[in-house]
Amino acid sequence: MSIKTRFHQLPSLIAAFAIVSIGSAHAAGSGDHHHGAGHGSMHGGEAAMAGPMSFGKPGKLADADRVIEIVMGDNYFEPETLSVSAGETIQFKISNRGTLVHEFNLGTPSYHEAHQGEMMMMQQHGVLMGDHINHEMMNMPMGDDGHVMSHDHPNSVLLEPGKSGDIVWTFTSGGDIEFACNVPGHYAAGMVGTVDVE
Ligand SMILES: [Cu+2]
Repeated sequence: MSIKTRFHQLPSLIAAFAIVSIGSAHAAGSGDHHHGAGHGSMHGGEAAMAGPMSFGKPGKLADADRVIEIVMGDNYFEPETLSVSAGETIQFKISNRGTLVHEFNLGTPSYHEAHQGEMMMMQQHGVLMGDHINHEMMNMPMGDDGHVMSHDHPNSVLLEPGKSGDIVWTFTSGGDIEFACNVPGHYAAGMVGTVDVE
C-alpha cells in the first residue's frame, strides 16, 4: 500500500472516530466516573453499544456486588468461564501480563465480530501496534469540539503489556455473552471466554 493511498483513506478513518466520539459523549453522561488509564476506543459503528446491551448495562462502582479478577496473557484469558447472577453488578479488574496489547470486551459474538474489523483498521493505520498503542494518534483532536479518539468505553478496556484497568457492569439477563480480545488474530487464537448468567 502506497503512502498516497493511505492518506486517501484517512478521511474515512477520521469519520469513523467522529462517530465514536459522539457515542462516547452520550455514554459518559450515564456514568459518574472513569476507570484508569489505558482505555482506548477502537470501536465505531456500534457506538451506541457502549451503553446498554441486551444482557446488561454499565454499572456504578458504588453498586458493585463482587470483584472478579481477570488475567490476560498471550493469547488467553484466565479464567475463561464466569458465572454471575441476574441483577449482579461486577467490578472486573483486568491485568495484562502478556507481551502484547490485549483487550477485555464484553459483548455478543456478533458484536465482537463487528469490532474485529475495526481493530484491524486501527492496526493497519498504525494506531494499534503489537506491543503498544500509539497514544499520540489516539489522542489526536477530532475537530473543533476537542473530541479525541481515546475515551472510556463502559464495556471494554484495551491494555498495553503490564497495565491494569477495570470496568463495572450490571448483568440483567442471560444470552450469548462473551468476553473477548478483538485485537486482530487473538479471538481466533482462543482469546475469548463466556459469561453464564444464572
Ligand atoms: Cu489479545
